[in-house]
Amino acid sequence: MTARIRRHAGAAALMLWTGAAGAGSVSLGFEGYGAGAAPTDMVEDGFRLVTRNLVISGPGKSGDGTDGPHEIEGGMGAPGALAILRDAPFTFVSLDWQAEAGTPVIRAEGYLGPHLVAREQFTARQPSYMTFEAGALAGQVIDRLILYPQRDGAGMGALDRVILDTAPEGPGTS
Ligand SMILES: [Ca+2]
Repeated sequence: MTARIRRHAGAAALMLWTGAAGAGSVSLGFEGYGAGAAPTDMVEDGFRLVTRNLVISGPGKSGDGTDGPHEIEGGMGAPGALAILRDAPFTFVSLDWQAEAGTPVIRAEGYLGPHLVAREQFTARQPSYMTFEAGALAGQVIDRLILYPQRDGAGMGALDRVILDTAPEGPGTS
């Protein structure tokens, strides 16, 4: 009996510790601004989101996203871009990207100050959301992530649930 109680206490402590370690993680869901042309400057979970020719789509048009009912995608006629930034460095963990037509690509570029740290791209091949891990950007300390969701004759996709985490403490990041 005593041993069992100790095991439970240990498990609870481990869960608390894990929760504390993950406290910096956020998921951007593009909720709160409504469907239609995306505002050029948005705020979510402490991040500034600067958009160029993007559209927020609601469940009436293309189904629910993976983090709340809305998702974000390129607008018609010109390339779209989403810059996610804040003063405190962070890391890019994953994003959810689905094909609405063709096999759309979303390109990702991570910057720290003026320097391109790494870039990656992800190709959706299903009409349901696929979760893509950060790849070349995994664990990289950045302060700006720029995403370019494709929308043209070759493919069109929708983006939701962009997961970001606090950068690990290290020299120069305090
Ligand atoms: Ca959403």
